[in-house]
Parts: sequence; C-alpha cells; structure tokens
Amino acid sequence: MTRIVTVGAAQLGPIARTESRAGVVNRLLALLHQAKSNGCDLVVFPELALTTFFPRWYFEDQADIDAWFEPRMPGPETEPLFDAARRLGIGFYLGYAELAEEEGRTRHFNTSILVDKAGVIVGKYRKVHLPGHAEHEPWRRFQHLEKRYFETGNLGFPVTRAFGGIFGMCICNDRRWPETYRVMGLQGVEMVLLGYNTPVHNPPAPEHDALGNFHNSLVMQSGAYQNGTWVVGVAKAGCEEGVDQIGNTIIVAPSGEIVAACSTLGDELALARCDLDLTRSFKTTVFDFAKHREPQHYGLIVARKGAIPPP
Ligand code: CDV
Repeated sequence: MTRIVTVGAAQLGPIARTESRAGVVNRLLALLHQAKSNGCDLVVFPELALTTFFPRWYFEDQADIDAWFEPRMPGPETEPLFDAARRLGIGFYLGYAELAEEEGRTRHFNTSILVDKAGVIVGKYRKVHLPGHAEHEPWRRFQHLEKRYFETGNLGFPVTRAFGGIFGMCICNDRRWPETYRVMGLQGVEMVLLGYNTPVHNPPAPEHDALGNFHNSLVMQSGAYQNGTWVVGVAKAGCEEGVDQIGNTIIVAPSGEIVAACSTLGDELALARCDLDLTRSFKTTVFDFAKHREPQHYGLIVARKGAIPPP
C-alpha cells in the first residue's frame, strides 16, 4: 500500500505591521479551505506567520516586543484555525513567536507546531539556528534582531509520527545547516516541514543578494537527497514594510527534485501528492546510514559551539 500525503505549501505575501492577527488568520483560513478542496491532508504555513517579520525593527520596551508573541496556542485569534482543521479534517504546520513560562521565567522562542487532522498539536519545534544580531546596528537599512528577541530552541530536532509517516520540522535559517536534516535523517524522517522569511538583501554580505533563490533551492534539495526525505519549504514573500523577501516556495522529493513551486510573491498554494514510500529507495541504498555511514572514521567530534579543528 502506498503512503500518499497530499501537501499544500501555503506561501504568504507580505503582512503589514498594522495587520491584525484576526486579519492574517482569515488569509490562512482561505488557503486552508483552498487546500482542502484540492485534496490536501496537510498545509504548511511560513515562519512567524501571524504577524509582520518584527525582528526587522529595534524595540527597547519589553512590552513592545512581547506584543508580537503568543502566550497561548491556540489563543483567541488562532482558535479558528484549529476549529477549521478539525471540521475539514486537514492538518497544518504553523510558525509563530512563542511566549512560554518555563523554569520559573518567561521565555521567548521562534516556534513551529504540527497540528493533526483532529486539530491536536502533535509536534513542537523551537528554532535552533537564530540568524542576525543581538544589538541595534543602525548602519543597516533594516535590522535582523532574532538573536535579541529569541532564545535558542531547547527541543532539539525531534520527529513525530503523524499522517502515516515520520515528520520533522525546522525554521528558516535552520535549512542552511546540514546538521538540521541529518539529525532528523538519523531518526528516519520522511518529510521535513519548514517556513521562512528571507530578505533578498543580506546587509553583511550584499554580494550574496543575487543568489538568494539559488541558495534556497540548493540547501533544501541537498538536504532532501542526502537524507532520503521530502522537504516542504514555504516563504513569506514579497515587499513587506519596504523589505523585499524571496518567494521560491518549493516541495522537494527524496530524489532532490523540485516537484511543485509557487510562481508569485503573494498568497499562493503549491500542491504535491507525496509518496512517503519514495524515501525507501534512498534510505535503503545509497543513504542506508546503518550500512554506509562511517562516523567512527570522521576523525572529529565537535560538540562545542564554534569549535575549530586543530590545523
Ligand atoms: N528568518 C531567517 O532565519 N532568515 C535568514 C536570513 C537572515 C539569512 C535565512 O536564513 O533565510
């Protein structure tokens, strides 16, 4: 029996700074309904999908920062998404800014959840590779203050059994790191879901600007192939508050081939019928980790952040 999961990659166009959560949720609901009428089992929304990409601004007042975060999931504005998932029988991945009370303090994470067809949260991930900077850098045309507003995720890269397969999640910058896919690959992941907000312009390295879409596809296609997994990467695209963000939302097969893509920079759904059993042909041959991977011969175990091997 084949294991087909029909996936909708639900790209969003820009979200204005003044746009309410309720307004954004209505856009998400429209995409969810469109996905359902196209036979989808699962819809993937972008990173920080409920608001504009707020780390582009420097805020001094903690209350101004916390206003972008969700203290509860679902909360009053997001409950309609969970209700619709339950009613329609469709799952979703959602990225949002999470305010958590843990270890006796308030914590801030860049988070994603996986919700099943019963509207139940079955997986949670907190972004590990936070890009950008922690201090205000006025020379930049726009800020990227993820290192100021979020803590590093503390859940690792777990996988979840759902939708008849093994699912993993990551968020935006995580997709550029081979460890992200490999840690999930070693747990047998069959589909990696991820959302992103990627400005076209990279202030510290403007010479990379023309390569944004190329690098986006490159990392997801190689992550998919090298781990024999599907990868679904979904953008918040277009010109948001004066900052151009790439689109290039794609669904990648375990072969590394792109099987569906968005063609605009607005709200758009890309669809694919994904056979989870296609992963077998890679996981049991060229990337049979148990048979061919040789970690004991790699000669280096780097456990410390930034550790550099001796010359
Ligand atoms: N939101 C992100 O993580 N964006 C980064 C940018 C800053 C390079 C990305 O990797 O796309």
